[in-house]
Amino acid sequence: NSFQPGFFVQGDYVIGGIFPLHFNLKKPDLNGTYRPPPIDCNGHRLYPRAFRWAQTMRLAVEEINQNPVLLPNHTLGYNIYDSCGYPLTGQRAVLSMLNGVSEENSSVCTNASSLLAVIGAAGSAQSIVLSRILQPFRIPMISYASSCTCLSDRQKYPTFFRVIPSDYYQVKAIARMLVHFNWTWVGLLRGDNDYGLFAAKGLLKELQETKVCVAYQEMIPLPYTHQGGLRIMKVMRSSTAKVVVVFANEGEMTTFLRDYITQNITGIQWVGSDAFISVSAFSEREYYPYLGGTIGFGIKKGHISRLGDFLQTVNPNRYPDNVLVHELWESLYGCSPFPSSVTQMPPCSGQETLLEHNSAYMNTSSPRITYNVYKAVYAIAHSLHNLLLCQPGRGPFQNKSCAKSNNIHPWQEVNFQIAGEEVDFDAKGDSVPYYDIVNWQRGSEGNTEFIDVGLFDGTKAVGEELLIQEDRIMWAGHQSEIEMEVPVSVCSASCLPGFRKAVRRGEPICCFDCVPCDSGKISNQTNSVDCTICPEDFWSNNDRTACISKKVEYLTFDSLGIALTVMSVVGACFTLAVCGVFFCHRHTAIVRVNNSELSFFILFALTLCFLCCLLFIGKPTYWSCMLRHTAFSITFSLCISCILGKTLVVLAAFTATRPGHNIMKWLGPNQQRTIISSCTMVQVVICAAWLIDVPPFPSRNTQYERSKIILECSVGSSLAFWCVLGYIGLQACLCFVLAFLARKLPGNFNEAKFITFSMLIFCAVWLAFIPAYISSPGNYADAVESFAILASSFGLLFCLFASKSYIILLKPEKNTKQHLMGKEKK
Ligand code: TCR
Repeated sequence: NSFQPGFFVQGDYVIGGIFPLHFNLKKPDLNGTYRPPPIDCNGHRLYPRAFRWAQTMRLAVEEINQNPVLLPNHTLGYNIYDSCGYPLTGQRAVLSMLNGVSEENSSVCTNASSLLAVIGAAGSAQSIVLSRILQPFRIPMISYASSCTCLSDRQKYPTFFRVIPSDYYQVKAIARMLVHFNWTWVGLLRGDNDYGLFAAKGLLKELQETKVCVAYQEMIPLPYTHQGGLRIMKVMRSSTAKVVVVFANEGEMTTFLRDYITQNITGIQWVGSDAFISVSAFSEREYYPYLGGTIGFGIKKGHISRLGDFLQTVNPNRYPDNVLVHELWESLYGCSPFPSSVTQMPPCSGQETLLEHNSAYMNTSSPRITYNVYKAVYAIAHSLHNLLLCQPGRGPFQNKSCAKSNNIHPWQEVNFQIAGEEVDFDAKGDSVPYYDIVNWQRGSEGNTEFIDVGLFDGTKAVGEELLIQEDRIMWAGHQSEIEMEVPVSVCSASCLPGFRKAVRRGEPICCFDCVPCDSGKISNQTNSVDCTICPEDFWSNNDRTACISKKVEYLTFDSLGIALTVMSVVGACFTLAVCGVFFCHRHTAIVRVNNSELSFFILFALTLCFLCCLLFIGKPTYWSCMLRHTAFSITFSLCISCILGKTLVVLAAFTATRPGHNIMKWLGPNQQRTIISSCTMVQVVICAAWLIDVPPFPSRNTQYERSKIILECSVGSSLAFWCVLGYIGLQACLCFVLAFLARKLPGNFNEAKFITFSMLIFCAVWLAFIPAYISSPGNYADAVESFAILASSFGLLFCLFASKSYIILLKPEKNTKQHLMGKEKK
């Protein structure tokens, strides 16, 4: 009972075949207190798919034996064993094979030395063990499904070859696909074997260079336990990763999915490796709601023209002694062709025909692994053929020798063609990477159809390997339509432009918060890692998505500018009007009494003062900057000098009334003009020095508000600026003191008190100006200065001329010398 049933046919050269004809062994409980029972493959359901592979091997051998060109004078035999999909049982199978024990009939000893090569095994874990056993005997092994990267190690596995590409490429392809669909947060599910281990490791490594993160990595327990499965499903359900990559084979997935379906988890987008993607058993209707939309990579498929017919020749009546055929019938039809007491199944007629719908066995539409088996047999035959035809001196071995005919091992590289397709192996004994992208779509009967939606060609240049027809893909979670949104599987939704990613401490880089950029910085792409600083003279827009040139600001004709303009023009007009009135009434008493020439000077200066204000409005230029302060300070100096002159005249007039003090002689009109002009000249000299040495210049102020450029006039030298103002202040104070002394003096219509008053206002305005000016931002400083100019000008105009104009215009009867004098006599 310890030998597994198989197939054996004698030949000149015998090829071994190892297939997982049964799988899902229940591991015996080995607790060490009793003798461990043998591990038993029997009693488990036959794996019809592997049975098909075994039949394919038989077909290939038969074809080669019938082929007059390939190996013409030799026959091939085969010896097929069951690995039961498990390393330990695989080991037993290969040892039986080496010992030359036929499975058909254990009394027949086959010639072990004629074992040319072994085809197998399916799982990488098995191949690792078997290849190590075969290695000392120099028996090469060609695997049709072991894809573990670990098997590419020529040091460890020098006699191992395969017709399936290494997972090295498959994980690359999967990583490429995850990146392509922007699935940056994925789960990883793998079987507990070398295949799952190395594939998961490879994928993690591959993903390190991408922006994809692995949310969790789970291993389906072996042997499978319900609790273990539920624990994994809990993780799957609670995770935000909607895409799950699977590296597990049919056996592992079947048990897992049984629980998965009862847990009713939906919305998972499966991404499968070839071991999972090609399992026709999952195309059953019941799986569709859970697995529909699965996408993954299948190895290259081929075409074997005679396969369908050949598979149909298997029949219990034809092989009455072969237990495997009985089991096949049991597993396909649920009946036993030769009922015994062991199997409690109804008897079969034996006439059942194998048709397409027995898909687990008969599915020949797109053979992938099946085709690999076929290829592997041919690879052996071709290399054997080459070796046998070898001419001494042109052989592949040392000194170009040939193999000895009694010690032949198909050892060297082989390239050949099957049905027009080139089959070659690279230096590592691997085959060329090529995968189909398979998508599980809803078929007409509610079942699943495996549709090719693209390919991965590892021989193409980097970046061009993946070709996906996205419009043909049907995604998970949608039941019918073809065109749908790609599922989203991210830890954090991507950051819009204007935001930057901020990683969360202790979490993978795919999980992040989006923080808005600071002002002055922008990010113009989604998922920016950093905000970039805007170049000089540029500033961020409100959304922080673009740099826009900074707003240039200066005192312009906006509401403020217009108000200032209007006020200054009105002021100037007023002054001119007063001037006009005075001129028309220049012969009247009030004008004459009050030193008309000085009055006209003052009015002229005031007009200029008002107009000075206009220099502050508009874009600062080289000239307007120079003019601004100087023009206003000189006109003000002039104005106050005149007033000062007037005060002096008042004082002088008073002293003149006393005998012996004829000061008026010293203060005639000429002297007055001299005083005025010299006082003004001082200011002119200061200004000239200022302009010559460090003239004010237009400047761009970006300090005050970083989002704006303020165009202003830099004073050039603040010392000069404050000197100029100080000089005006000095004049005003002097004027104020003198006027204050003269305010009570009798005499002509006494102007002194008006002058006192005007100087008070003037000084108040300019004292208030200083703090306001210093603390005003940018262009408002100019406005403050203009206001100060306007206010003081209006103050002077009003105080000095209002009452006189009033008398001139409205009370002409009072405009007589008598009246003015009389008033004073009172
Ligand atoms: N490599 C797996 C076994 C395997 C397989 C399959 C088994 C692959 N593809 C298809 C059955 C059907 C890929 C391994 O273990 O290396």
